[in-house]
Amino acid sequence: MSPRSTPVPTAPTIGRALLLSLPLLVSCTDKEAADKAKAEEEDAGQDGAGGDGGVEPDAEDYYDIESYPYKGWVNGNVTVTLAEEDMDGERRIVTWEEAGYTEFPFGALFVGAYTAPTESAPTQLYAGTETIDAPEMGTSPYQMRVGTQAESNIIVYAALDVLGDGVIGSEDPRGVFPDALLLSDGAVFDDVNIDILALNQPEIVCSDAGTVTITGTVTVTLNYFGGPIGVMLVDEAGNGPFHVVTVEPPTTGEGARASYSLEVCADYGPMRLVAAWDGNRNGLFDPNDKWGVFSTDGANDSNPVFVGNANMNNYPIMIPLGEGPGVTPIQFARLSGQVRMAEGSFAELAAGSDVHVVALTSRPSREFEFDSPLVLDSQKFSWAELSGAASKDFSLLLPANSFVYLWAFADTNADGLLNDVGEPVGTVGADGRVPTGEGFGGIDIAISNVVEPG
Ligand SMILES: [Ca+2]
Ligand SMILES: [Ca+2]
Ligand SMILES: [Ca+2]
Repeated sequence: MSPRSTPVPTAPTIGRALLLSLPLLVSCTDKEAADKAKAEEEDAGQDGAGGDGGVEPDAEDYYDIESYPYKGWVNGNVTVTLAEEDMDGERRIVTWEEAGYTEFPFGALFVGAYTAPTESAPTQLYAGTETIDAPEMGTSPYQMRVGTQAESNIIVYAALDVLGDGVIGSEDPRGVFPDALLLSDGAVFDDVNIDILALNQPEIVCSDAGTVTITGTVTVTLNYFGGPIGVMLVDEAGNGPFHVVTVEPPTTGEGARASYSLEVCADYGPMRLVAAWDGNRNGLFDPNDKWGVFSTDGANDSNPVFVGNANMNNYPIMIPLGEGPGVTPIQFARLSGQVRMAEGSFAELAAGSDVHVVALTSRPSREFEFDSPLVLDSQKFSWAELSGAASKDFSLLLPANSFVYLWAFADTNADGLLNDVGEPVGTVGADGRVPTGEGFGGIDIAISNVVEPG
């Protein structure tokens, strides 16, 4: 069954339509389009909300990478690998052919760049975005313009819009390029390749209780220069979205207002009503966009809403408002610590061994290749690095607020195949499952030399 055949109201083709009609990040073209739309809409113009005094003039600059002093390019490939999950939650890689696909069954690929948080600048800042609108089964290339206000390390990641709802949401799988890139002006980074492990996910189908409709207006109080606005329903933890509807108000050069009507399943109970404006014009609602929330007074978050079995009218939404993205944002966490032998030094290992510290998406139960898509990030220590060392420090870059399986493997035959029969391993706790949270250090992994004699 194709995930595209979802019967609920979603917006699977926003990306396609937008990318065909609008060049990304070319502000003069946006302005021309804005002027044209403004002229056309002049008489209709009661939709503008700019007179409310809430207009921030810098929204356009925020998204205009060309106005940033440090600019460069990031080029590479995003590779999507399919996996299945069995009853025990164990993941197995399947080929596209095995899964019965003849064309890419998911939505667009999103590539984004943030500045790496530092002690003096702890906030991750937008540094660029690119959309791969029609990905290949397997590997798809991208070229992304990136920019920052100062020379900074940037982190590049990709996410797959699995259900094709046009929103990079909490359930969309992601991959992170493990190395930060130091962006000096004019820098070009090639081979910034990212792996994404995609599980087939069930579509959202409303039960027999049917659907209800939520209506209201969504207001943008920033300088609105066009682009779709998505109104969506997420759960109280920011998971989702479960339903999305897209509106596009006329461009006034100031704020904007549009009516929306969102059909959702009945009887969810308490949920959050949020919205995003695709201000970076990449055809997806992503964490870099401007987000807002349901607000009865235009100043405070009035969520949660209670979704029962009756239609819900007059639910106003303000953009921007609320604390960051309305869906759980994609952020990064660093896990660091040391790897050592449980007894003795690395000299206990067979000469020529490599040691890999690996964060996996699932518990390893058989051998796997060190660069398998099951590996989220890893660090390799060669025999030369291990010799004479009592321990080695590792640091892995991972998606925040998720779980990984953190293990160390001694590749004693140095064939790149980890967890071979008889090869020593170490882990954290019983099975290595650790929450990434916001990242932490001080992790101690001891490798047991369990190589059987003879
Ligand atoms: Ca999505
Ligand atoms: Ca966007
Ligand atoms: Ca091996």
